Amino acid sequence: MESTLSIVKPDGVSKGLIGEVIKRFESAGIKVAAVKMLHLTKKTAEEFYAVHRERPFFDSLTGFMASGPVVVMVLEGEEVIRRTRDLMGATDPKDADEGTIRKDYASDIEKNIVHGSDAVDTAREEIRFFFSGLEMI
Ligand code: FUP
Repeated sequence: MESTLSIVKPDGVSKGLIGEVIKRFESAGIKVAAVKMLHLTKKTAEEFYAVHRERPFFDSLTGFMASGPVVVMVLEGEEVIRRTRDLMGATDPKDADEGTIRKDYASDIEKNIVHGSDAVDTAREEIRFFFSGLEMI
């Protein structure tokens, strides 16, 4: 059993896609182990995306992530990291496969609806960033 962190980003929340994103994960047999809504500060968004600090899109990305509420959740299942990312589609919706969340709903590479951890170690760090053990089933 594996865990991952997913975020419905501000564009996903403002487009009314919280339920749709969770439905896509649950329909694939993925379990929601924790979920909450937050409005990140710019500073918290910068901490979360610290790995991208030197990239040219960092300021815009973190500004966007702090522009409205997000829904953060812990997902569980076999190979849930890969399966979640398959359901999300490529980072840039132009490259995303048909039927993926980003292909169907994302407007561009920044406003791409949803986040999912990319590896076991980053998933562990990202889950700890948002949730205490007490908040997880
Ligand atoms: P992903 O793992 O698909 O979320 O993609 P990355 O970790 O490569 O990028 C993290 C976030 O940075 C993306 F969700 C969107 C943003 N980004 C940009 O805004 N511009 C880029 O050129 C690349 C990524």
